[in-house]
Amino acid sequence: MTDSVDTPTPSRITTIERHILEAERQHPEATGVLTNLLYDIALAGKVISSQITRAGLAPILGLAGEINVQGEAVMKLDRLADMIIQNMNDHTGRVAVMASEENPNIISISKKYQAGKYVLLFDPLDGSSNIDYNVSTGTIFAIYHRKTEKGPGTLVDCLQPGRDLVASVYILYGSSTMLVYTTGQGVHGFTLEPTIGEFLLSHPNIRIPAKAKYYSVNQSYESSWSEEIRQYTQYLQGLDGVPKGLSLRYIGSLISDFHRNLLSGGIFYYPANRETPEGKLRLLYEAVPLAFIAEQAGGYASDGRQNILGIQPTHLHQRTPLFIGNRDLVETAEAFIRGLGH
Ligand code: FDP
Repeated sequence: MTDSVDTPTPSRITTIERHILEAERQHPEATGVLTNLLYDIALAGKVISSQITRAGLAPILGLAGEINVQGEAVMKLDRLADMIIQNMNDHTGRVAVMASEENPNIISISKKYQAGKYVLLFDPLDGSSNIDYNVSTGTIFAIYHRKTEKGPGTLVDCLQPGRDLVASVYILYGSSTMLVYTTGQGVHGFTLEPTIGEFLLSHPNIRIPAKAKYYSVNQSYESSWSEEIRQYTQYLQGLDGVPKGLSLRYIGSLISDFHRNLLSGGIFYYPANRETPEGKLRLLYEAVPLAFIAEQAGGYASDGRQNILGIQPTHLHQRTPLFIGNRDLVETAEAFIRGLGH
């Protein structure tokens, strides 16, 4: 009996390590520090993934957010994910400073360790309100070069526009665990093979399909949207011009909604509304890293008026409206917001 043509053979398997190393070889000036930082991130993703798959056991075993059998309070999963990432990156000499959605201030590197040349910003567990319902969540990372020259990194290093990103990574804890990353040379997706604990290349060179299928928005906020956003949504539904409207899919977990639309074509938007005039999502930890991935996959991200990647952040936890996905759909949203329609 012969193997089916689709059966992977060892020579066709690309581990994340091999993929990153091959990309690094195209840059003779590379020192390997970024490569190692990306491995650290992949490892953190595997550890978080292993914790998340045990989330449903919390009431039985006393895991995150519960009281354990010794009567001690146990960390919630988003806090735990935050600690895992910090612990894996605070001593390696690769990172100058970190900041995360879970911490009000920057996370400084202790003076007892060498400060590295990269800045690591992250959302440890995006969509965490879904955890109790067994819905996909994710972790998002943004990596920059430090701007300050020496010593521990500072707030200045963290407040950089997305245009200066070196790499963006997200890890999706879904029906399988996937890692998707870009260093500005396309977008590549890896699926965790749980029995061997390796991320294997499953989605090389992801491009957003030109024909979009879905729009994703929390439509329950419609009554507090602006008239322009209401009209744009009707346009997407096909009530205003588009021959066949898009289908609505909204998980309420940004990474999951973004990932689906990246592979199927579509737009995710979380506009400003009366209750959240600045939007809800975080510029540094959510919008910017995903904007880089969208752009590298042929898409675009905007706050409704300007490219997300062009915004100079002023504070760590800045919020922003977000429109992200197929370029034509995002540009049409901008046109509606300018009052021009489509
Ligand atoms: P969550 O509050 O569960 O962490 O940024 C956080 C986020 O989820 C996104 O992942 C998600 O897209 C959005 O908020 C959902 O907000 P709504 O419940 O207001 O729709």
